[in-house]
Order: sequence, then C-alpha cells, then structure tokens
Amino acid sequence: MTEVIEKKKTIFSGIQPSGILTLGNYIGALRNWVKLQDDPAYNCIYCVVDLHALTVRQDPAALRRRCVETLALFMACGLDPEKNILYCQSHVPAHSELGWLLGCFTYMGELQRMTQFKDKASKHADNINAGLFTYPVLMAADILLYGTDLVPIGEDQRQHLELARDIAIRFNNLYGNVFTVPEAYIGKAGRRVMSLTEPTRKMSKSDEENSYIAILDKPEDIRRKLRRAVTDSDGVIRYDREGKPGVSNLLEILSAITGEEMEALAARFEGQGYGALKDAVADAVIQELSPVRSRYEEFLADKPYLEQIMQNNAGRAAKLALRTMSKVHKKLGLAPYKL
Ligand code: AQP
Repeated sequence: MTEVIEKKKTIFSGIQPSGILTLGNYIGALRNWVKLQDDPAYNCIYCVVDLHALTVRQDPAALRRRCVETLALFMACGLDPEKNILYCQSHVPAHSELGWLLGCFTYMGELQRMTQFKDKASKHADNINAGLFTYPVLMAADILLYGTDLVPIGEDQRQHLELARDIAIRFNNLYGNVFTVPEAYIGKAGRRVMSLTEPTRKMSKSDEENSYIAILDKPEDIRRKLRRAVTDSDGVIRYDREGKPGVSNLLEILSAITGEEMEALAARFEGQGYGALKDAVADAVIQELSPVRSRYEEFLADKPYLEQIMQNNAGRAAKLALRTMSKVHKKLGLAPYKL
C-alpha cells in the first residue's frame, strides 16, 4: 500500500505594534496561534507588522521599542521561535514589493468598501493617507507571499481576508496558479472582543485606556477597568449581543477564557447582579494573563536574544518569500536579473 504524504499547510498572521496589545488581540489572535503551533499539519509564520502601523503617525523611538516588545509578548504568550517563524515585517522587503505589484490588481471600488478604512479615516480625519487606503493590499501581500493556506484572525479582519482571496483568484486567472487562495481561521469564542466603554465597537489598542484591557495590565487595573465596564440598567445577566452589548461582551470574554458555554454561564449567574459577573470575568482574565506578564518580563530582560531571533527568523522568512517573488516576476514579465 502506498503511503500518502500530505504537504504541511502554511499559516500566516500578524499584529501591528501600534500600541500595547489587548485582550482582543489575545483572544482573537494570539491564543489561537499558540494552539496551532503544536499541530504537525502546519508551518506557522507570525509577523510583527510594523509597516502597517505606519498608516497612523507613530513616534519613531516608541515604534522601534514596541517591535521588540511585541516579539517578547508573542513569546510570553507561548509562541516558540523554533517551532514558528517570528519576525518583523519591515525586515523582509518582499512584503512591500509584492504590495506594490498587487496594488496593480486591486480596484479602487474594492478598497472604498473596506469598513476598517472608513472607521480609521473617521478616527484620524487629519491624516487620511494613501497607506491607510491601501492597507488591505499590503495585508494581501503578507499572506500571499508565503503560499498561506490559513490565516488565524479575529472577525474584524474577515473583509480584508476576502479581498486577499479575490486578488489571488484574479491574479491566478490571468497568470496561472501562482498564489494559494487562503482561508480565514476564526476561533469559536471571542471572535470580536468589544470595547469596555463603548461595547458596540471592537476593543482596540489605540483607543482610550479604559476601553481596553492590555495583556500586560496589572491585576488591579484589570479589575478596575472591568468594574467600570459599561453594561445596561435592566440588571439581568443574559446573552443578547444587539440588546445588551455590554453584558454580552463580558459573557463572551468569560466564555472565551474558561471554555464554558453561554447557557451554562447564564445558569451560573441567574439571579445575580452585574458586580458578580464583572468579578468573575476579572478573576478569569487575571488568572489567564498573570503568567504571560511574568514571562514577558523575563524575555524582555534579554534584548540581544530577542534581536537575534528577529534577525534569524527574518532570514528564514526572506528565503521563502524569494521563491514566490521570482515566480511573480517571471509571470508578470519583469526583466530577469541577478543580485
Ligand atoms: N477586539 C478584537 N477582538 C478579536 N480579535 C481582535 N483583533 C484585534 N482586535 C480584536 C485581532 O488581532 C489581530 C491583530 O490585529 P492588529 O493589531 O494587527 O490590528 P487591528 O485589528 O486593527 O487591532 P487594533 O487593536 O484595533 O489595532 P489599532 O488600534 O492599532 O487599529 C487580528 O487578527 C485581529 O483580528
């Protein structure tokens, strides 16, 4: 009998070093990344997407520092640089190059429909730059560069991923089978963690401090922010995303962390007040994040080690990217050259 050897699938995802990573980043992305790294079916590539962060003005010194800190946080959450490729986007110039090339296969109308662009343009009305507009093209390049099969993301990034798929299909229809058409991988619970102060908006690291829980927040800050979280006035603990967004968000966070089903949680809190729910969420979040915080301090204490990981892993990523880029150059008819 002949044995069928399945090719490993490639997973790619990234996070912007645009602030201190939040519980939304943790539940929606990082936690799923950690789960996937031990699955022998996958090769995983995780990136600190610093070029994306430039779509909003950044302080250069802070950005430089945050890139290393974000890598330390990846590792503190449990990502192993031996099992995954962990690197910084700007260290692999092929991201920008493919971004340009794919921009020539993306329509203005498609980009104008992106809800994140509309949302960020309204938040940063004084700086609606072209990078903010073409952000999804660079994201498509990040993904397509590595022949990615699966992209673990939160629900908020689904529209961008659909566009990456459309671009890949369009390119393949013109030039043959160049790109793998990626699929979204969205975890069951906590696909969209909402702001604590405006629970109809997603939790974002660049919003005001009380609206999010940072992965590195101290226990007392986590409890304080959750105690202040906006709920409603009817006093009943019930899951109803439309009608009771604040309470539903707290229930979702709790369910995402403890794994308890929503019905079980509703039964557990029947007849109790919002204070009890907030305390339970705070206990669960503190317990989940405390070990991450202490591991983070340990990793951050050894900057040369982190920088070396970044350097080595960028080399590994660049090698993979080169394969795609030479195929793309050939297909597009760019004149051959050797460096
Ligand atoms: N609130 C969230 N709920 C679930 N998943 C989330 N993600 C982000 N916020 C939530 C997921 O985290 C990954 C990385 O996101 P990002 O940092 O690259 O960009 P973002 O989605 O724009 O995150 P922020 O925090 O809102 O950044 P800023 O404030 O700088 O714009 C993605 O997989 C995302 O789905």
